[in-house]
Amino acid sequence: MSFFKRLKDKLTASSDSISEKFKDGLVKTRDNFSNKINDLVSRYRTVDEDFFEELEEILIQADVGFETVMELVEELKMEVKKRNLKDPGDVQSVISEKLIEIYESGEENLNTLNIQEDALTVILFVGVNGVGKTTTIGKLAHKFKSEGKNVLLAAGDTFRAGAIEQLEVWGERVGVDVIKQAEGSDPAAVMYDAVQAARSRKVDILLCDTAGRLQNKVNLMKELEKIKRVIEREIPGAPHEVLLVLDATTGQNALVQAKTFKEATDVSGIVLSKLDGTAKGGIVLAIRNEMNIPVKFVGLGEKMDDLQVFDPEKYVYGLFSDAIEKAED
Ligand SMILES: Nc1nc2c(ncn2[C@@H]2O[C@H](COP(=O)(O)OP(=O)(O)OP(=O)(O)O)[C@@H](O)[C@H]2O)c(=O)[nH]1
Ligand SMILES: [Mg+2]
Repeated sequence: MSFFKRLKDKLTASSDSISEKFKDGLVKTRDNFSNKINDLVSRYRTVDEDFFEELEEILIQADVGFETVMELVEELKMEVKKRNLKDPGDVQSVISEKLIEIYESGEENLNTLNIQEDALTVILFVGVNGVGKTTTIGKLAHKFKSEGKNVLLAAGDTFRAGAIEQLEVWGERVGVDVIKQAEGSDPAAVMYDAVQAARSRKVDILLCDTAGRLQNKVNLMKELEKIKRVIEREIPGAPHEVLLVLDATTGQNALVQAKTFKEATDVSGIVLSKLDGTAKGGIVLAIRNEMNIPVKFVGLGEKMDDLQVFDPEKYVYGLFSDAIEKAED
């Protein structure tokens, strides 16, 4: 049975609407990347060197990342040889299979969060300005709240005008409280307050917003370190997650940001926002493979329920949904 057919059966059996969210959110990438692959497959009669060269080009255009593309194509060549595949049409399914394999590379539970049972979990959000930190916090607050958790937000962006109000709007929308101080105050002090409040109110999850821009980058990194130290001092082992938010529409620049933040704070996972806004959704693979940091969530739109746990199988379904839906034994 082909990989596409197995994936189809699996996703149909679980009949979840989340696969559909990935399908809708990846429409731009599907139009760009997957249609080019369809076209490639229909133009070639045999799988030869030229075929692989064109495939490499398509993958690089989709921001899959140079190293990842080389690795993927190497594996594909071996697989094609091993299975003695001649028809380019059969290769499409193998590409998807390899995409998932490379993403998971033997590790399990890549997308789970380090949530404390019966204790406070602190999650810190970092990332440059405009990537979607505050929006992601709002969406995640909604998600946790609908799971019955007691959630609190900390307004740690005291630098940008309007940032505190923006978080408060999300707080009202979702129905959770926000701990804040005046604009311009020390964000580490806000975090201190927020941790105390979270403790006395028996909060389950504290989500901490931070600034994306200060006077300069060095200041920003120093401030993040200080925020982290204060949280750590108050709660040993916290923050339990440091989530770096990256904007998928910035392409390879997202990788540069990931390197900078990884050096300054121990980033434990990535939220890739605005995946719906790019035709180059291959960036998920580049981040995972070249930074070795798992993508825990993806943003597939601006609405409250548009944040999804990243799942490589659903992602591949989003990329190749047309072929997968048509797959037969
Ligand atoms: N289409 C789409 N838009 C998104 C997504 N996530 C965030 N946005 C939009 O991106 C813009 C910036 O989001 P913010 O949450 O304000 O970004 P931020 O990182 O907090 O920015 P600063 O506070 O300036 O550092 C907003 O207009 C959001 O609606 C997403 O997954 N998809
Ligand atoms: Mg913000």
